[in-house]
Amino acid sequence: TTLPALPAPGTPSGLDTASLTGLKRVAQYYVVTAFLALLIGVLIGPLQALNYAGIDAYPAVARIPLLRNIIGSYYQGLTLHGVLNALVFTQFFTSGWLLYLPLRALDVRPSLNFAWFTYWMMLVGLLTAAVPLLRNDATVLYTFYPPMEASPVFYIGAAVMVAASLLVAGQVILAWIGWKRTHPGQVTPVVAYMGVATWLMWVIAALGLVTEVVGLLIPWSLGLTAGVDPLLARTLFWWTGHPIVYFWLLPAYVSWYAFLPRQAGGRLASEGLARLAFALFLVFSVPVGLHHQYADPNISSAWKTIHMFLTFLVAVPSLLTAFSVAAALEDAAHARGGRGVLGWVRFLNWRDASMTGQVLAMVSFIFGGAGGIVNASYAFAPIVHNTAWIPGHFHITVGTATTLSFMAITFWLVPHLTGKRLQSPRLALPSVWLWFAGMMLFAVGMHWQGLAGVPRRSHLSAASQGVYDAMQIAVPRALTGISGVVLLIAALLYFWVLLRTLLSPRMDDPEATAIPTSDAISPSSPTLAGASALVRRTEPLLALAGAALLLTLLVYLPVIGPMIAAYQAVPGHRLW
Ligand code: HAS
Ligand code: HEM
Ligand code: CU
Repeated sequence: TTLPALPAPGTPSGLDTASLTGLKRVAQYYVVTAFLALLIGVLIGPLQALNYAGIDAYPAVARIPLLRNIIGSYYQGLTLHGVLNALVFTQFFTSGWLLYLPLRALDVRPSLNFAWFTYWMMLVGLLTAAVPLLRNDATVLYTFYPPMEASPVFYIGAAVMVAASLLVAGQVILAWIGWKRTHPGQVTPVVAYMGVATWLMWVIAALGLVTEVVGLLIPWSLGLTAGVDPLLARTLFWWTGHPIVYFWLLPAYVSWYAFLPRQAGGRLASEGLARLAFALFLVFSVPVGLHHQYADPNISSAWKTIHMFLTFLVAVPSLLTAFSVAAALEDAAHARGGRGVLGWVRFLNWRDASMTGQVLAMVSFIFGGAGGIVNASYAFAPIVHNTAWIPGHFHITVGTATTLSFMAITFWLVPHLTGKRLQSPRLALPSVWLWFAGMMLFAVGMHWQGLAGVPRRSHLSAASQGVYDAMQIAVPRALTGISGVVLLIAALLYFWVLLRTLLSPRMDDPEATAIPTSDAISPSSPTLAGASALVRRTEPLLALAGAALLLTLLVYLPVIGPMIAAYQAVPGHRLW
């Protein structure tokens, strides 16, 4: 049998009403699926937080028949939590968000059949991977390091999901290339620029994971090969695993640059700087993965050091973003009468839950980013690696900078996509404040425990408590436990608002809630001829992607080559 031919990805012929409505519907499906995954993933989190408070909730969970099957052990729950939150939620949200926005900004009519095809393919991938996850046949945590071995069905489902995201990338990138052909001499609109740069980055980033899963893990789990090389697999994993964090972050940056200033009552500071930040992410996101492998043997410290310096370099566009977005917020507060070095902060539109959630997400990222620089430092890494410090770090990056931003975005995006009005708006504001407060408590508790030497990924509430009592960490343990309760309340409030909104009747024309596109203090000329040198040099995204690929190969081939030459086939293990 032959597979049906894929529909063509789209034509640059302008979005008419019917295709706009259709596009909104696809985006809505992606976003709602994302938040369903988050709902399940987040409900498991408090159990883990209690674990880090020394309270073992799992014997009680095991008494509830339905839960016994899906959270059969600490590690099955932790796998579901990591996969659903970090991998599924983010990928589905971004596939809707960064499909819709660039096509809309370019005014390109997409093939809706193709868009639906990728949605259903991603969903099939997810449901396929869910079967072994729920049957305890894939309790390998969200990083699935071999020699821990899962059912092949898990790896196949994950591969289908990632492949679907690459098709979304392809649809957006091809639409942009088509737009460039029909708009010679024009500068890509900034929102489309950011979207296309993110997708190009993801395509290069995904090469490592695709090679690992298709080349090593699937044949191995099917029994076609006797074993797998754990070091090579980890290295390919982190080729993708680091830049995937920017695939989670950049969709939030799109909003911080393009929409948040308007929501705050101000303007984007500089279009050119926004483009520069995304161009730098495109080039420098991928060639840094060894900062997750400082402790791995058989990789020379020279290469680890090179990846460390490149990591410091990829922090630069985030620092650019910090100053650029702070300037935009200050501009907004000034327009509202705010004055003073920091006094302006009070004048932001703190009644608006969408703005507030995103600003709080940004505040959390100041600490998350600072912690990241510590992790990246070869000399500090041995102190924090594999300790509770690391989950502390990533709950204020992906768990807040990303998640709280996405949550806050839905307060306008869902009404915009559906024509429904935000329900229970008075609960929206406390939901984002509680999420922020809960995650800050969590971060203090977990970073602190990590410094005391408490390991991550450890069912330590079931372990003998003597050693933990001797550490004198009662305060951070209590903070972590309390944070789990605060976060549970925050999540329940947020999902109440979201579900009520989704289930309410359609009231308006969806365009009644407009996309809050910001003007810029320094806009860019729409034509390349009139644009600044910065805009002209950052415009050729395909050339930048080529440079990114080249740099990545340059810093990875000398690391991977010797591993292939000395391939160690290790048989699989099942631990839980
Ligand atoms: Fe990370 C581990 C280094 C960023 C996520 N990271 C992780 C893991 C995850 C993760 C999930 O070098 C765990 C993986 C695992 O399971 O093993 N990380 C970094 C560095 C950065 C960084 C250098 N991480 C992120 C982001 C993530 C994320 C973003 C998700 C979204 N990370 C590491 C390292 C490890 C690691 C090591 C391995 C650790 C180990 O030993 O295992 C940088 O990209 C950070 C740069 C960020 C900044 C901050 C800029 C601030 C901004 C906000 C400004 C705020 C304003 C508000 C303007 C420099 C943009 C003003 C408001 C007012 C009201 C005034
Ligand atoms: C791991 C709690 C929300 C992503 C953990 C751990 C705790 C925790 C205590 C560490 C477990 C361990 O190392 O043994 C919570 C709570 C949440 C929450 C209380 C909110 C109710 C989130 C969100 C995300 C996220 C929103 C991402 C979008 C992760 C990931 C892991 C993790 C990727 C690592 C799993 C692993 O090590 O394999 N969570 N979390 N969490 N969490 Fe969360
Ligand atoms: Cu990293």
